[in-house]
Amino acid sequence: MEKILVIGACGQLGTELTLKLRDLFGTEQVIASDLREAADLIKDGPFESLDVMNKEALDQLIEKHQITQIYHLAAILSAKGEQNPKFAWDLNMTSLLNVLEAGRNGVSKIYWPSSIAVFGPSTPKTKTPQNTIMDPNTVYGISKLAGERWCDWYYQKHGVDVRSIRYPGLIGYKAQPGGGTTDYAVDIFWKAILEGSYDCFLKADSRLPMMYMDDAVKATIDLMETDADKIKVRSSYNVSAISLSPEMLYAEIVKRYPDFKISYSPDFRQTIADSWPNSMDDSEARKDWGWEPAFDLEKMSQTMLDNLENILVTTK
Ligand code: NAD
Ligand code: AKB
Repeated sequence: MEKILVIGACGQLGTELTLKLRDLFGTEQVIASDLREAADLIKDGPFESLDVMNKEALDQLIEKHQITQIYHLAAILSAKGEQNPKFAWDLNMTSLLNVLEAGRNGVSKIYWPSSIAVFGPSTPKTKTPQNTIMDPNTVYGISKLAGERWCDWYYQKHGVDVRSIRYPGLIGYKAQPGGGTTDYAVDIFWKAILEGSYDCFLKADSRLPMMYMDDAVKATIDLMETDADKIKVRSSYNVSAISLSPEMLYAEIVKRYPDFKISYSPDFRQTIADSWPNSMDDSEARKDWGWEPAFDLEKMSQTMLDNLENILVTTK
């Protein structure tokens, strides 16, 4: 029987991943943990306060619950990372090493997410290949690239079964994003419904890879449930779903909200966005573990609006 620990469970991804894991494995089998208090959506299952930087506390928790799998999601994202680089490096690296050591000491499977932020200005921008030039110029991207190398090293040297995906920007309605460059693609939906206007911190035509949260959660669990011998990439897999810019997203929202207005005030996050790819080649993930997205731009946008309207308007 699997016993799963989710670290960073109250974040944008962790909230939704914890809910899905509990559906699949049973509520009591999935221990949510975070520095913050338990988020409302995951309160009805087991929750532990954990600072993953504290290796002793992590090891005690693993022992207490006889943990067999860890999903390690705690991190500082790209925009916040540039504002506090030393802290971002410390958290992103030390936490991963603590978790990988737990893999060396007996936890049988580990998931750790990477990001499109591992790529940089010299990387080919369109259909970015799995293996290519990687020259990230954010602390977040540098930490994710170093993390990928650590995952591969722990697999090669110690046989740790660690798996990873390079997520694009994730778009979901259940939890707020946590300080990234792609956060606008969630914020815009809230503003369209609540305020009728949005001032975007990226340029109109700034195109980036994105993915609806259900696809991201499905990709994650599919990768974790694949037989180990099928997994050929032990650094991190490219995955791809939607490639979109603020003006493309605006065009979708305005179909339902014809009076919705957008303005553009690019800030420091524009430089980060400019250094990232605009679309990804995910053929390795498709070949090795059958990855295929279900949400395109239109379906994602309509689903976001339907669900947020339900939360923000119907229940008001
Ligand atoms: P988030 O910022 O929303 O959530 C991170 C969670 O980690 C927060 O709840 C935070 O309280 C918790 N945390 C921070 N420090 C901690 C500590 N010391 N101990 C325990 N918990 C701690 O982030 P997210 O968007 O949910 O991202 C989750 C993971 O996915 C990250 O590794 C991120 O790099 C990766 N990722 C996310 C996206 C995206 O668009 N959301 C894209 C690419 C990769
Ligand atoms: C960010 O913008 O920092 C994240 C990511 C793409 O890793 N959403």
